[in-house]
This record gives sequence, structure tokens and C-alpha cells, in this order.
Amino acid sequence: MKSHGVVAAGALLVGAACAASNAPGVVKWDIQRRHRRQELARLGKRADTYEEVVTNEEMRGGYFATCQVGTPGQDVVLQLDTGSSDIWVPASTAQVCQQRGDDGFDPDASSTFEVVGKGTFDIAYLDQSFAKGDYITDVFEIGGAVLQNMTMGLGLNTDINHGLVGVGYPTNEAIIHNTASLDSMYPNLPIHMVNEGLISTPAYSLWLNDLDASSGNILFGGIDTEKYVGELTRINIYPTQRDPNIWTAFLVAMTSLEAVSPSGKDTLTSRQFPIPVVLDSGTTLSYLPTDLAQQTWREVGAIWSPELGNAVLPCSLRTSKGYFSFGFAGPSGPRIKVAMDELVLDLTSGRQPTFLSGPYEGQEACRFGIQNFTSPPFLLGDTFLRSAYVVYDLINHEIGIAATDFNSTDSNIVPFPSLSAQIPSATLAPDQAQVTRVPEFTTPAFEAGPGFTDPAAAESGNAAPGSVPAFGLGQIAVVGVTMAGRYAALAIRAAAVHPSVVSPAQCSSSRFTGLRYFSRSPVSRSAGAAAAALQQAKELAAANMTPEAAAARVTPEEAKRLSMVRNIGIAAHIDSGKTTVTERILFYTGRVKAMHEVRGRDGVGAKMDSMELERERGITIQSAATFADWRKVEDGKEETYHFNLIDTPGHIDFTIEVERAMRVLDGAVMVLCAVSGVQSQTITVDRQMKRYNVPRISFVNKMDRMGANPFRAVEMINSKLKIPAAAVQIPIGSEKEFEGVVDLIEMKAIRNDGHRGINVKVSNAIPEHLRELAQQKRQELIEKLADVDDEMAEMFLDEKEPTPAQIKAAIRRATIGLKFTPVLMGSALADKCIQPMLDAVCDYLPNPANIDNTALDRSKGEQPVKLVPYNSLPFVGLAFKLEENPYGQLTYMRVYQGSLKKGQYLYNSRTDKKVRVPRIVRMHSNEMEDVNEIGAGEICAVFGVECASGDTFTDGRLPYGMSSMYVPDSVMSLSIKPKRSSDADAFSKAMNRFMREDPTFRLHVDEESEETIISGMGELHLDIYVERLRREYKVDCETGKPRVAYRETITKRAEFDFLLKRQSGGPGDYARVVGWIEPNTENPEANKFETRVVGGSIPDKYLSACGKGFEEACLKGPLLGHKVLGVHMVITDGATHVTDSSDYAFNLATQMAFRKAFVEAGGAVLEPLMKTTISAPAEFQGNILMLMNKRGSIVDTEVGADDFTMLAECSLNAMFGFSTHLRAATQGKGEFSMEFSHYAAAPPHLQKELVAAYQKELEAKRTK
Ligand SMILES: Nc1nc2c(ncn2[C@@H]2O[C@H](COP(=O)(O)OP(=O)(O)OP(=O)(O)O)[C@@H](O)[C@H]2O)c(=O)[nH]1
Ligand SMILES: [Mg+2]
Repeated sequence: MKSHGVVAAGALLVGAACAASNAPGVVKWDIQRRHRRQELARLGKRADTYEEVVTNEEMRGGYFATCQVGTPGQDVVLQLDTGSSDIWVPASTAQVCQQRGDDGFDPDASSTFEVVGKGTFDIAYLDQSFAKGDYITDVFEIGGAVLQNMTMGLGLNTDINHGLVGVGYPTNEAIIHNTASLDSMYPNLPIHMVNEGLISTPAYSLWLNDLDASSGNILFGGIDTEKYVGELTRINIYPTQRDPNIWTAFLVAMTSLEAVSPSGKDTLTSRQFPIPVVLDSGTTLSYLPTDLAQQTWREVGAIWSPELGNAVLPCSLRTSKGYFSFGFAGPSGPRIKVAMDELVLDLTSGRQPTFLSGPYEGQEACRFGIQNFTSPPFLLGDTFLRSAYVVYDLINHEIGIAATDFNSTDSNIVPFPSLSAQIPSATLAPDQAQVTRVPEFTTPAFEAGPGFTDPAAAESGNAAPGSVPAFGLGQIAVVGVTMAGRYAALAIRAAAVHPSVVSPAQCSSSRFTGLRYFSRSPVSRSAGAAAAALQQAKELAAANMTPEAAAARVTPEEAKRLSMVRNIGIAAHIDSGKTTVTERILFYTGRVKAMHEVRGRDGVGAKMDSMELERERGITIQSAATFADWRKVEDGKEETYHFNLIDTPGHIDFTIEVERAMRVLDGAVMVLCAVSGVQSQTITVDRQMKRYNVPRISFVNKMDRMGANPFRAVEMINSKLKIPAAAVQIPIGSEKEFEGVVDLIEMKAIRNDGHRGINVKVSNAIPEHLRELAQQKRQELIEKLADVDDEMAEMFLDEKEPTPAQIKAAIRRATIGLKFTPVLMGSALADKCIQPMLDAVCDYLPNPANIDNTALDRSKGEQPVKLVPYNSLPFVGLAFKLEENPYGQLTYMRVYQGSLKKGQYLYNSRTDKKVRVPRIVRMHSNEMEDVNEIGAGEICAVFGVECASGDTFTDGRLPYGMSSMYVPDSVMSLSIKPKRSSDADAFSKAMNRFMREDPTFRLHVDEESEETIISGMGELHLDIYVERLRREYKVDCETGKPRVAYRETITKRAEFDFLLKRQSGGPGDYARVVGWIEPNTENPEANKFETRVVGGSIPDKYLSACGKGFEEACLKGPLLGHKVLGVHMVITDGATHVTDSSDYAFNLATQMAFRKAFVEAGGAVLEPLMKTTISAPAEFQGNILMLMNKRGSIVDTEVGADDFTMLAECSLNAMFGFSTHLRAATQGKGEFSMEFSHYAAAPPHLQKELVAAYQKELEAKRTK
């Protein structure tokens, strides 16, 4: 009898050798079934029988090994448990350790011991046993692998006499939950091993061998192909029922069970197929639903003993030739045979009790390895796992399963190649999707039953189920537990989160129930993460990660969540009232309690203009983000929309702020001034919106101003921006008498009421005098929509009157389709008509799921791939803005796909660096609110993530990058120097910060003059930084005269044949290059290098050195030392020397040839031309004309009722100090803005002057 020998042999486990792995990237841990004879002898004294200890051992019996904890390491024997994720050890002071005098861990003896969660370790099992104590970190060694700072539970108060090594999902138990609802998880063992670089991916395989051998091993990060027979098949692990994205246990679909014996085969049935079963090595027995378990009992003739709460059977059945075959994942899934010798278990370690009555009277009684349980999860414990080789893959949420090869002596360990690689050598079970169908089964005929009976038992016939046996009592006591396995009912208590208890796979939802889960972010070594990611791209597609697959499984809750999100930007011409509008939004959504005005008399300033300089100057300089909930009421039903909002600056010098907001936002509100309509920056902003395909609604603000005319603005949107637009409202009253609007869709009057217009009064009574206009404008709206929307067009042609819902739907379709913009109107300053605009944001602007966002798949040559804003997909986010603040770098991030959790690790796809996200906040202007998690499609900011603006982050599973945003070139520069040399440090700190935050602000040190030069978008831009240096860093600076960023180019073709030959002892330099330079007609804004060498007169490697030489030469033109533009260089021939040619020589020769040829090619200086818009009251038109005559050419003049606007193209050079002249010429009433247009040849006299000055400078240098 196999198992008798085993139990009798039970000595204190010594064979748990922690052998190091024998394959790279794999940690091997040997385990052994445990028997405790000593304990039996000592504790058994309590009664005449040994029952309690013995039965508990049997019930809790599992696989154990010695690990080491602490420094120096102390041996602790721990049980293996795939049903839990905690590692916990009993303290030497714990009750059980004091009694037994062994196994406890002595914290005082460890120099690396640290308590990280006092009194917070608390685990209770289904059998009511428990362990309570602290969470600690210490060194932990397993299988020769040493893990620093492993977080473990320390059982100070426990009635379980051994600790355990949980290797399940982190969400299972490895959670610390604090009172401030700041939840975090720490990495469990496999994840920690990945973090330490010991294994590639959090996966492991388990081989338990059979009852006889009573040992096995786990390979972390690998599988042993010699330990199983047949095919290793991959099947899906089920997420929790509560949430399709949360995995807490190795729950798989058991879809059939057969009893097979020499007498026949029965297909067993259950009402519950497919049965969710947990593969739980922490439990001895297997538990199936009662109806199915009873059928297995009938097959083998087991009898239910109410006394034991177990099904028992004669021990002699161990030799039966029958077996059970467990099927998984549908008809084509894997099957595992479990033979009777694995299922007949001793009840005691001594002599077995005997049946005193019933059919088995006189025979020794054993317990059957399949027991019943009434509710899920059902468990396949060691009685099952000893027959299976199981690979647990925590990343792809799959297990690999095959029949075990008992007693295999060979070994062929195959590591998982990379992070989230699929289980090696395994094939995917087909048709798993059909698993949810209940299979059809025949009622078992118990044909197999007789064959289970062993020859000895056969004589007494098969026991009838239900007949109650009696035992020779005194031999066994009642086993008071039905399921003593480690599949624990958890009691997780509040804990203060210790800073070190943080996790790479951290998750931080608010509650444990269902929300907390093992973040599906992978954890890998940073080295080669990109390579790994590339390789995984294919695997991922198969792994159900495609957007389509994700879309198919999106839950109604997630679809709802997304439908309520609006990421919007407020963008427009300077001073149109964006910040004032935003202030209203914050007030009406309850985000601010009181409103303050831009340049208001109370001196407080608007919330979104938080910078001192912004408040002083009354302009927005930096975009500011905030979020708010808008409760929209429609047809009496209230729905809460969640807005992420960015208020952008209007001034062109801060255009990068608009650029990056447009890059990441889904929709925009374009604010227009009711008097001026479309202005110069409206056009710039329009270009930016178009560049990033941002749908918009338009809001005509300042309806209270004299000369307000919203219809003119509508007309200008149509004509100047070329976007079909129509008003969806008309004003009630105008200028000072502006009261509200008529909604043309519902044909209702809307007015504001109450303190600061907080109430919205809607009335069916449209003022009589507006009826006709309203009808006419409504018709215009419908006609405009019919132009851009097919459904509307059809109705229009059929002369059907569309319903308000149909009009709204058409507006939404057309707006999101970028074919239309609805125009609303109001006055922010007068607190009028902001709320209807917010409703329009909900109605017409897209939610994140309505927008096609794409990333570039680096594994497929940057092919665009769609990103889908579902939480269940791998994370992809874009860092679109950086800010330094006293807490460190704050990185604004748009989450495109997947969710981001506090403590999660991300990969920067540019640098391939892994970073942890220790803190996530939502910004509210300059304030922030901590959050634990941010969902797909949202906007947040993170701390402590080193990166550059525009970097893409992924969770390491996708080889994606995102297209960067457009960063305009700077056009103006200044030399700058701190007045006090002691300020040098602060100066460079500030400069570094500004450059990181603002990609349009640059700094370089001019080699010749050794001056520090800052460059940017315009005078104001540079001014602001100089001022910020003074205010924020207390550094006063001297600045030089603003300089223009000139460019150099050529005007005709020139040939060259240049020989570089230098000999100065030792190897010399030799390179000859022949070819020509000519204007790059294809693209005058770029340079081009080409080689047309035939016959190999210059080898390829030198040709690339030539290319580099050309690039370097273009950085510093021969005329002024400015960049070269629009040159095409062709190299056709050359010569090399055996010893003296080198990359260096060819690089240099190319540069010299270029310079020489440049002059012959008609080198010329280019200067930036600026699109300039000037507006002022009409009476100053003459003055301005005079001013402009000298400065540039006038392109257009528009004369309005009171104002006029002039468009001109001016050289930047001529515009320095223009603001002073304009002020003087218009009594301070004129405004102007400038935007870079293109480069053009500078006037000849200027060219001459500039070149002469530069040559003089060079000469001075040479002679110095
Ligand atoms: N008459 C009137 N003035 C307004 C209205 N809305 C804003 N303003 C004023 O217009 C000026 C500019 O307003 P802001 O909100 O700072 O404009 P902005 O678009 O944010 O400006 P920048 O961010 O600097 O581009 C302020 O003086 C406001 O008080 C309005 O509805 N009517
Ligand atoms: Mg503003």
C-alpha cells in the first residue's frame, strides 16, 4: 500500500533542498509533502487518540519546503499554496511556536527586519483558523534565489502551526488597505522575482509527483518538458465574476468528468457545468458540486459519513484500476486522468479505523479524494494536482495543463523567454468561447462502477450510496473541517501603508471587493523591455488584446463610464474670454465657491490663471487643467458628466500650450468675441484643431459688448475658417440689454436667474419680436446640417420636419465628423448662457470612445494602430506636458488605453526605461487631488516620472509609440546673463526647468561669443521667462537686444572637388570629395544629402561620414553662423588613401568642400517673415498704415463698425519694439499679434551688414 509507507516514513522535512535553478531565468524550488511524527508524539498526549493533530495534518497536509527569512537567514518551513498570494511566517513568539519550539521566525535576530504594517496582517481561513500579526519586509530566500525586501505577514497570533508561501494572484491576499482608503498591493513572490530580474515573467509550473514519491517542485519562470506527457494545453483563467478584468485565483472551466474502469465508462453530469474550479495546491482534497461528487462516490462505492463530514471508502480501493478523467475548456480541451491511488487517502497516520457495520464491515476505512461542496468556487486540490502538470501564468491569465509524468528523472527546463511570453511548448485549447454552453451528458449508468471495485472489495459488492457506516471509534475523531485548504476566506483589515509596501503591479482601487486586482501591467526587467515588447506584439494579438476583442467584451458599466467623459479644451484668440468662461464652468459645476475676474477689482484673479504674472497681466500664459462634474438635466432626467478641461492661452507666443492641449483632447470649445468674430489667433487655433482633428463647438462670448453681432461671427466661421457653422441659438436682446437666448432646437427661451446666474430659466414663450428670426435661423441650421449630414439631407428633401432629437443627433454626428460646428452665444462676464454651452459639450462633443486615436506600432514599421479607451487593454498614455513643482516633476498624461494605478510600473517607449508611478493626481489649476487610479480615456498628472514632453508610456506589453506633437521653431533670441555671478546655479536650474517644461523655449551657448542665448516664440515669450527668473528664482538678468533667427541658403548650383590632405607625422588625413550643391527645390525648408558614387571610389562607410559632415556643416552656415536651409548636396566621386583615410577625414573634407562651394553657390541670408495682425479703432487707420509702410507689406484690411483689422507680412527684424510704436500711434488702443510665416531673403543691404559684422567678429576672435 503506497501511502502507508509514506505516512509512516514521515520525518520532519529535511529534504526541501533550496537548490538554485539549472536554467537561466528559472528559479527551482523543491517541495515535499510533509508529515510530522514528532508533533504527533508530543501533542498527541492530550487525549488517548491522536486524532486532532493527525487529522489536521492530513487535512492541512500539503507540500512544504524550507525557506530562509532574515539576515542571517533563519530556516522556516512553509507550505506551498497556489490559492493565496501572501507569504507569511509564524513569529517565534507565537503560540504555536512556543509549544513546538521550532519553525518560528525570530524578528530580533534579523538585521534587515522591518515592520511595514503594524497589526495589519490578518488572514482567516474557511475552517476558522487564523493568523494575525504585522506586515513586515525582510530578506527571503527560496530555491537559492534571494529577494530583498519581500513583504510578508508575520503571524504573532496564530493557531496555524506553519506559514505559507502563497504564489497566487496578488489580489488574493497580498493587499494592504489603509484607513485613508489609500489601498495598495505589494508584489507577491513571482512578481518580486521578476522585479529582481530572476525570472522573465510572473509564471511558474508545478509538479507534485504522486502520493508515493510525495515530492515535487515549482519552477518559477519556466517549465520542465520532461515532467509531463502528451501536449501541454493552454486554457483561460476566469476573472472574478464581479469584474471581467480582475483575476484573483486560478479559476478554470471544468467541463466534463468521466469515470473509466475495466467495466466501462460513465459520463458524469452536473447541473452546474461548466464548473468553475480553482487549481489550489494548498488544499489536500478536491471539492466538486454535490451532485457531481455524489456520482463519483457512487462510481467508487464511497459512503458519506456524517460523523466525519467526509465520503469514505475501503482503503483497498487504492489498487483499483479505475480512474476519473477531468475535462477542461470544452470538448476539445485537455483531459487529466486521476487514478484511484491518488484519491484514496489515509484517515490517520497510525492504523486506519475499520468499518464496524455496513457493506464494508471489517475493512480499513480511508477518505475519498473527491468531496462535495455546495457553492463555488470548487477546488481541485492536491488529489487532482498530483496527476497534472500545471503552469500558472499570471500575466496572460492562462494555465498550461498536461498529464504529469510521475517519477520522471529527466529534466529539460525551458524558461519563459520574456515578459508576458506565452507558456512555452503549449498550444491553446480551441473553442474555449463555447465553454459557456452547458454540454449535453447522458445520465451515468454506473457502468464503470463495478470496475472500480478491487478484487477483495468485490466480494462484498458495491456499497449503496447513502448507507451510513460506523467506525471503530476512538481511532478517529471528528474532523471538524470540511475544507481546511488554504483557499481562504479573507479578512483584510485596515493598515497604514508603509512607503516601502508598494508594488510594481500595484493596484489601488478603493475597495477590495472586486475592484482591487492584480494590475495587468507586466513587470519586467528594464533591459530589453522594448525587444521583449516587440516580440510580444504578435502574441498579444492572439491573447485577445486587440481593440476589437476588447470592444466585444466591454462591460455596460465601462461603456457608460466612457459615455459620460468629455475631455475638452477652451481655445481661442487672446482675450476672447476663455479664462472667464472657464471660471463660470468651475462655479456652475461647484468646483469653486466664488468667482473672481481676470483683472478683477478684488485682486484675486481667476482660478485658472494661477501664476502671479498671469494675474498681474490679465493674460493666460500657461494652460491649466481642471476637472468638474456637470449635471445635465434633460426631460427631467439628471445625468452627471465628467469633464476634464484645459484652459489655454490665446497669445501666439504660448502657442505650444494650445498645441499640446489639442494633441490630447477629444473636443474643444472655440470662444469668439461677439464684436471681432474670427480673429488672427482664432485662425491659428483653428489650424491647430484641424491638425489634431479636434471637433469643436463655438461659443460667441461678450454678447454684452457694444457692437456684438453673433451672426457675423457665424458667417466668419463659415467663410474664414471654412467650417460649415450655424447658430443653434439667437440672442434675446443685445449689448447692455442682452438677456439670454432662444434655443432654436427646442424653440425655448433660456435666461439666467439668481445669484450670478446660477439658475437657468427655460420658457416656452419666445419673445414675440424674435419668433420670425428664430424660425428663419432654425431653418438655416437645418439647411446647413442637411449640407453635411445624409440623414438630415434626406429629411430635408422629403420636406419632413426633424424632431429636436433628430436635429441634436445630426449636430452630434456632424460635429464629431469634423463637418460642422454649432454656434452658441452668451456673455461670460455677465454670467449669461454658460450652462447651455455645457449641455452642448455633453450633447455634441465626443466621448473618448468616439474618437479614433492611434499609436505607432514599432514592431511593424510604425504602422498606425487604433487605441481603444477600455480599462481592460494594456496601458498606453502620452505625457503631454511637464511642470516642475516643489514635489518634483509633474507630468500631465492622457491615458489612451488601459488604466493607470498608483504604484504601477510604466515603460517609456522612447528610452525603454521602466518607471514607477508613485502618485497620481488630478489637477485643479495649481492644486491637485490625489487619486489611486485613473481610467482609460482620462487625463491626469503623475509625479516622479522622469521623461520628456511628448513621451509615450506603456505598461511594457505593447511596442507602441505615439506621434509627437508639432513644435514650432523659435524665431527670436536674446543673450542673457545673470547680473550676479553668485546666481549662476539658480540661473541654470531655472533654465533647465523652463526648457523641460516648454519645448519652444531653448537655450544654447554661442561658441564664438561664449554668450548664453535663449530663444523662443517672440518678445513676450522671452520676456516672461526673464521675469519669472527674477520672481521665482530671484535671479536678475541682463539681456541683450533681441535677435532674429536668420537662416542661410544658396541660390544656384556650384560644383566642388575638394582634397583634404594633411600630413603631420604619424597617420595623416586624406579624403577627396567631388560633387555639387544646389538649391533643394523639392523642399526649400529642408536640406538633402545624396550620394551618386559609382565604382566604389568612396566606400559606403566613408559616405555616411560625408553625410554627417554635411549635417554638421548645415548647423552653422558660412555666412552668419546660423542654420542652413534648402541645400541639396550631391557627392559623385572621390578618392581614399590606404592608411590616411578615415571617417574623420571624410567628415571634415565634406564640411570644407561645402563651405567653399557655398559662396560660389550664391549664399544668401534668409529672415523670418511674420504674419502680423493689427487691430485698432477705425480712427487710427491712417497712423497704422504709416507705421506698417516701413515694416512690411499689407495683405488685407478689414474695416468693421468701429474697429479695423490689418493683416500684413513683416520681417521680424522690423517689428522689434513695435508694441511701443503701436501704443503711441493708437493711444494704447491698438493690438497686434505676430506669427511666424516663412523665411524669405533678407534685403541685400541687411545681408551685407550682417555678413560683415559676423566676419568682423570672427576676425576679432582669430587675432585675439
Ligand atoms: N464685456 C465682456 N468682457 C468679457 C467677457 N468675458 C471676458 N471678458 C473680459 O475680457 C478680458 C479677457 O478675458 P479672459 O478671460 O482673460 O480672456 P482669455 O481668452 O482667457 O485671455 P488669454 O488667456 O490671455 O488669451 C477680461 O478683461 C474679461 O473680463 C464678456 O462676456 N463680456
Ligand atoms: Mg485666459
